[in-house]
Amino acid sequence: MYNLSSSNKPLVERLIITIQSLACDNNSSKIPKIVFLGRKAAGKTTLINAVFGYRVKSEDTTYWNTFRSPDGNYVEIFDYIGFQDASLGGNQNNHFDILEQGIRLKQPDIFCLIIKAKEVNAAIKEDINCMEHVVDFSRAIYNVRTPVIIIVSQCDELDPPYIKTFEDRISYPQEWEEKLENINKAVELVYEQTKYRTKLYLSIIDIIPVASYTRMHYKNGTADTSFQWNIR
Ligand SMILES: Nc1nc2c(ncn2[C@@H]2O[C@H](COP(=O)(O)OP(=O)(O)O)[C@@H](O)[C@H]2O)c(=O)[nH]1
Ligand SMILES: [Mg+2]
Repeated sequence: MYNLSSSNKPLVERLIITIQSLACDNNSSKIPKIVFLGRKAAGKTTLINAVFGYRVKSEDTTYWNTFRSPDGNYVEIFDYIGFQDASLGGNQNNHFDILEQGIRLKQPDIFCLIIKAKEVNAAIKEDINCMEHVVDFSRAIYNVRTPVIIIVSQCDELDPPYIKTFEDRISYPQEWEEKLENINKAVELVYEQTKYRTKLYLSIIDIIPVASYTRMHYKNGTADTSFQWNIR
């Protein structure tokens, strides 16, 4: 069983460790390249902004953009527009075209698959199919197994939904524990769904739950509530 408590460091720390290990493996002058993928509204763009801030250079906004990594170095990010919902049919191939063109243009060092916590039951199979396809595609071109990090996003939406902030953790410790249990269950479910995918499983190096909502909530005219959790 996947053990969340054994790797309970926040996303940024875990991501930086991975990025730095790449720099050792590869030519260290190379800027790390990360593809964020998942379905529309999974929370990719919000997460990228929460972790990397805003882009510092943009050469081609369709594919790769340069950001400042939390470790101070540069990182190139491909914020993929999103897997189309399979039920919509039709456009799926067009969307893959964009993804494949971006991968052809520059070799990714990490894939981050974003799956909404509330959808780990429903949508995950198709997401994993897509991820498998992408990993195969990249491997066929570059002949390397690119690591995959799965990010379980929007964990603040899990039950109990009214528990979100650090203050809530202090005021409602029992409910906070209940929420952590549900987050743990979501992560385990993702793990259970991937461990028999023989082609993909070896590529998955981490499963990290987060909440990355950055908009402030204005209560009595004050901006005091952030929904970020496990980012840094
Ligand atoms: N509650 C909550 N909402 C989020 C979070 N991350 C993103 N969202 C919202 O989900 C919607 C889709 O997010 P976005 O980042 O645009 O998804 P993308 O299509 O994958 O890039 C937006 O309305 C975001 O404000 C989160 O961690 N918690
Ligand atoms: Mg987006």
